[in-house]
Amino acid sequence: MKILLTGFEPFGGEPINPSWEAVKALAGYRDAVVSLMLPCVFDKSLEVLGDVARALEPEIILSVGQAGGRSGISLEKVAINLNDARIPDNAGAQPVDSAVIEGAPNAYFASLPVKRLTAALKEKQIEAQVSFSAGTYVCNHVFFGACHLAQSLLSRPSVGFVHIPFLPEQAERNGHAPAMALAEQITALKVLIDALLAGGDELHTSAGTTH
Ligand code: PCA
Repeated sequence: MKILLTGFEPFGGEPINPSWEAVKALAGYRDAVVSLMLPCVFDKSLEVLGDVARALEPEIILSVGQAGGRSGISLEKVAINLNDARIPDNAGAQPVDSAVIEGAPNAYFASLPVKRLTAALKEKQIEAQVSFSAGTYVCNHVFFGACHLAQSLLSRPSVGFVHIPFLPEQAERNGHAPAMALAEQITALKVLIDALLAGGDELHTSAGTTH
């Protein structure tokens, strides 16, 4: 089993992005995880993801991003075909009301079992919820692009996206937003990987496109 696990470089003036810190720590986990850092840049992030995914042909693509202000782990259910950036990306682009991929469906659902994964986290006393919006910035862009890309890969990977909160030091700088320690974020990703490896049979049962 090959799992492509992605995190993002820092953005928005932050010196650190917990998604990459946690994803980096899982490299080689259970002999399955390949960790990849994506640029926080529209289009370029999908080029990097596409190149690595085509070379690796993973069974699972799980992307992780920072959601400052949210508490707990969010298992994203819906990716939408819309870029609408509140702040410029790391290359200075700020697309508004544009498609992630022209001609693609309006939305995809995660093909990973988000409810089962949320339950697995809660069982370990980690705060978690299903989320129905990954936003309209680079995280949703990557989630949507990964769902679309999955259809052209031979391995037909299941795709999911997880948003994680600020680290405590970031939260302090950002108006005392909710935070989660890096050790707990790493544990959360391990719980998700363990749950996915334990339930390989049902990976493809909840796939779907919305129109
Ligand atoms: N979070 C941003 C993009 C990169 C990241 O870690 C987002 O939620 O769109």
